[in-house]
Amino acid sequence: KVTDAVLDSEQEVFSSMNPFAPDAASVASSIKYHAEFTPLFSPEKFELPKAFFATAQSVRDALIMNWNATYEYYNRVNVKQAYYLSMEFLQGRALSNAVGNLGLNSTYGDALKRLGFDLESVVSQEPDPALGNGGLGRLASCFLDSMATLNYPAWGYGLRYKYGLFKQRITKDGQEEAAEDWLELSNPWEIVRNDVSYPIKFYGKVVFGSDGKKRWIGGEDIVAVAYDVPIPGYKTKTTINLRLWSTKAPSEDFDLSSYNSGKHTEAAEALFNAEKICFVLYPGDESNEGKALRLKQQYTLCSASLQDICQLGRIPEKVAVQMNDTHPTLCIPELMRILMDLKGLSWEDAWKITQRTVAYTNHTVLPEALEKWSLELMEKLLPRHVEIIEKIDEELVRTIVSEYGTADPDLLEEKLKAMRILENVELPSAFADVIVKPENKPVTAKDAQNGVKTEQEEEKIAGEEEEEEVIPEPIKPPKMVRMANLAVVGGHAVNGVAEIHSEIVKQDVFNDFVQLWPEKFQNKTNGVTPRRWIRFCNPYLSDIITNWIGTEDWVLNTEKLAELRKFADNEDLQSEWRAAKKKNKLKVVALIKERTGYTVSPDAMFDIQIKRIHEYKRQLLNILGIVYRYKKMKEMSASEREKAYVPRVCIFGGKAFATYVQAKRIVKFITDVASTINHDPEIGDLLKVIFVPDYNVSVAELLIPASELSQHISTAGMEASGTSNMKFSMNGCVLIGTLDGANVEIREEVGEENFFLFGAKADEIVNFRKERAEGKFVPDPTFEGVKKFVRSGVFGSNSYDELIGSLEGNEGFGRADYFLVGKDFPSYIECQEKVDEAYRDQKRWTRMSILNTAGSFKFSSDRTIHEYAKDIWNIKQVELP
Ligand code: NBG
Repeated sequence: KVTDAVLDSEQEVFSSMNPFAPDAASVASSIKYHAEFTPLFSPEKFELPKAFFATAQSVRDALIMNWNATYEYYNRVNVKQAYYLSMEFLQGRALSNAVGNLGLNSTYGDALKRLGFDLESVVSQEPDPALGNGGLGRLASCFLDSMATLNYPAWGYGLRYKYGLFKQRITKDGQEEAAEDWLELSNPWEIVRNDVSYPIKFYGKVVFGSDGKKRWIGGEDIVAVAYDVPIPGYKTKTTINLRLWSTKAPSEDFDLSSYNSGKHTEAAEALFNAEKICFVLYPGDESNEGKALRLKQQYTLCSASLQDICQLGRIPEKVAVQMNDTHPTLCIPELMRILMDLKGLSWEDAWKITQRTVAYTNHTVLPEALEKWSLELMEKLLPRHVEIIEKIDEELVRTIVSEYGTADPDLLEEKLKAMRILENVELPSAFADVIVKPENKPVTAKDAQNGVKTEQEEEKIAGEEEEEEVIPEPIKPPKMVRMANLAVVGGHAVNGVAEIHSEIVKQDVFNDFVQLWPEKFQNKTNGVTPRRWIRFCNPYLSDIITNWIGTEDWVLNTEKLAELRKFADNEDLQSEWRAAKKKNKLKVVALIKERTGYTVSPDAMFDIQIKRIHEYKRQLLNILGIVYRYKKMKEMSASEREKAYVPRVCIFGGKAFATYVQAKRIVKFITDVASTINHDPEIGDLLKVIFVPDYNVSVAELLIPASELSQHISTAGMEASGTSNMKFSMNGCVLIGTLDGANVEIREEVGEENFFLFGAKADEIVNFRKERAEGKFVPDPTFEGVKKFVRSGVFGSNSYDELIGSLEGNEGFGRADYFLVGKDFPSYIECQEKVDEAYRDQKRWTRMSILNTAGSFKFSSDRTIHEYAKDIWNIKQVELP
């Protein structure tokens, strides 16, 4: 057990290494000081919200000291640093994490007790920062924790969204979105740097300066201001920076005379235009205005960060820039612009430096998610960048032509089509006629003599013959800039995020580039921080692990978790293990009651699927499986039911993107099924369905430790990695899943007998889809029965035509079951039966659970970060003196 003695000795470690290693009394006085002198609340009262702010500010003092020491040292020894650019950081609450990383849990607990509060309630006052959406953002935050913990010189760069994504409410109509005003009471962690701001330009035009160099002038000017968030490492003084940009107009843009003449809105227009850039994450982009806004966001992130990086470090020797997905790809033309237009470098030198500096991580193979921007929009908004992109494209065309030659015009055309950065754009003039196909070849003089006509002549004659027919002007496809191609061309490394995904990236998505530059492509299997995702979110389990392994080192060296394997059948460990799970389940019982009003039994199996709602993640498969279970239950007598089924609480959580209609239908369907089943007196505790509203990091920190089965059931080949699968496995939860993303590696590590596998494999999908589209697929009767049951109106008057229709490819409902729910349904059901069987044997189940934790050690983000540092960034660990 982690006794007070252990905690005290932990604290001793910190007193020797931390300038801020206070006792409870001095912490209490620091909290009191902040409560009194940091003017956020009125002086009369000292209640929980104020206690949270004052506590956070007192912790922040320590972080600022460590932050200053960290960068002072990095600057002094002039180290190479990695800069991680991401549109999202899904940070989660900072207070519990910071206090935990500093090893000051018990000190803060005691201090707050003296002031009449308990740490847990104070911690729960903190709103989750709304700076991310899903796995990509949470990965970025896990990476920051690992970089700081491992003493890697690094920074994060992002945007400071005022309202984040949205707050999800669940009503009888399904999901509703509301603005998430997480900064309403201000953010105690951020430090605004009024002296760190950069001009950002949009629109305008490109001219030649008197020195003959290109200049981008005119247009709209805004300012990006730095807000720093200190990121503490675990058991180290190293505290790194997450710098978030906020946008504002230059102060002279406020038009005082218009304002005084009563035109208030016009007077403030420029201010609003600048500030709205950082209002929300992923603003709706169906309108042109929405698209322009998103592009402005991306450019703001790239331009402000690169201007800052150029101030901070020498490029490229001391700088590595990682682009988290394609959103920061404008880094490439922006760095080129800075190096050429502002620093006077030649194209060749600038290109070498840019390539050496940036690298790109791909996080998805969904074609609709590989970003493209309209060339027309980009030309308006970023005219100088478009010139640079055109030149990069031209150089690429040159490389492709020299690689493949002109002998086989079909091949050349195919390569250009797949690889060019510009899509639907004529070839650069220098290459205008490199593709000369036989049918386009001019007719030889001899042919002409023999009366052979050219194709055009033939067409003309045909046209004259059918004169009446009006041939419509062909609609020209829009000219686009393909950001992923730009990222691959401009970066020195491209990585996928799990082995199977990196293979798909190489074999499929970027195959043409792999043939040209095989050395660029890598795999970096994702990871998650064991601090937040076991040590702090699951103290019960952590204590048990520490006790049985005999040291707490596993938090830093997760390989030690493997030592649990030898105790997997030990009855004492097993019963402690189950008791910890039960305690965590009880917390979730309370959460469910509070958030949904439903009462669930802590003795039922907790079966959880939490992630963004997306068709490829197949929440629909899960809920239809539940419907099947319910249908079967209804066909049985009470005693048959009890015998046949293990009681389950099936929990869902996740947000559907506001404009993703089908995903929102899935949410509505889940909640409809829930309300029917949960109110069915015949079913009782045997089956409950819960949709936890407004899923976020804090909710995940409660649900994951409490889960027993978790679902990772995407159509194979579509989930790049998944990271919650890793967190569940670490917390002793058994997974049911397809051979997709990181599931493949998790199954290898924990052992196939400890993973419930079902479904089609990635390399079978194309064929199955083809079969499906050709109408050759014969659905299983169980699946047909379930659909019929849904349509019969059990879950309300809604017939769910669009949802169920999408599984059948009915007219108007899109591609016939593109995600192969029907195909995988029978094997999913069968697999779920095996789950029930295994769960009935609690010894067997607990063993599986222990072996999941024991086998999860590879999935620490510490491992991932070491790999990035060595293979991509070429940075070294630097311990502060
Ligand atoms: C997501 C993938 C996940 C993956 C995370 C982190 C995007 C674009 N991609 O499978 O869907 O785990 O990235 O790599 O959010």
